[in-house]
Amino acid sequence: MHRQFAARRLDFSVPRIMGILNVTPDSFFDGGACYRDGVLQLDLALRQAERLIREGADFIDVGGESTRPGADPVSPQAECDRVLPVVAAIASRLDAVVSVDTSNPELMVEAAKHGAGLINDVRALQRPGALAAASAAAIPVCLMHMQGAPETMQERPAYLDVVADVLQFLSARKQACLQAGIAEQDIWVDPGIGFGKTDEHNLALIRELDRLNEVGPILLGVSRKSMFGRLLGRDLAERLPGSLAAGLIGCQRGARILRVHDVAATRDALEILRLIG
Ligand code: PT1
Repeated sequence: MHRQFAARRLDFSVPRIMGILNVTPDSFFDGGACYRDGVLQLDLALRQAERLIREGADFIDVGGESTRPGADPVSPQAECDRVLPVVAAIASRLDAVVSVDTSNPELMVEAAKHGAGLINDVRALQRPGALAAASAAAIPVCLMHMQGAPETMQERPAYLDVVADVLQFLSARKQACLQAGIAEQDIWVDPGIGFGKTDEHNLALIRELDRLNEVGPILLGVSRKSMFGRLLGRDLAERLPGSLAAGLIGCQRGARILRVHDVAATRDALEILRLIG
């Protein structure tokens, strides 16, 4: 299976790695790594992207709004100001698909003009104008499932059947994309690990991940999420082994893109998976 992302065509006979580049001052993992004295530094963002690519990332996911549990929203203008210069710099200078982690329609269109190759929306294009913007951007989209909103989503997650609910939601959003003129081969899906889900919900979604393959190719993000903290009793800095195990199992069950902080370690794990087959 091959897919086109703006100027780049990628082969998905093996899973691909998406490296995370946070350009927020408050990320849960590398909070403010690209900031000095509260000001975003383009050279730090570029250097970090370069490192992720050297380590084996095929995608760089640029995010200007934190969506982890409890995060505060950011204004659309502030988000564009943070993200667009970074998207443009990476797309013009480095060899990777630039993904833009946003729910903001204006940013979707502008990012595509500046060379982005994928729209990664944790709100699955549900904001007013987002479907039309993604369609106009004419690059692939990733639709993620979330229950509730980041501010409150972990308060009381509840489902009758979490896997069936997520499947149904993603199928409905895919239909909405098709109606908006987005091509079927440009639609990716993501169960949204940690987005309005208990540990049991997250585990069930990874366990039964292959059921999502009928909707579209799967992107999976588990990297250093709090479920590993609770399940294993680990701080943020100690969650890599659990993340690698869950990511590999996800790939065995169909994930084609892994969204991660730790690209080098993920590449080694995926190489062993490939060699064993
Ligand atoms: C994801 C994802 C994302 N995750 C996609 N985009 C985040 N497509 C941002 C925790 O429980 O999985 N898929 N963009 C980061 N979100 C979280 C959520 C970070 C939960 C941490 C937690 O710790």
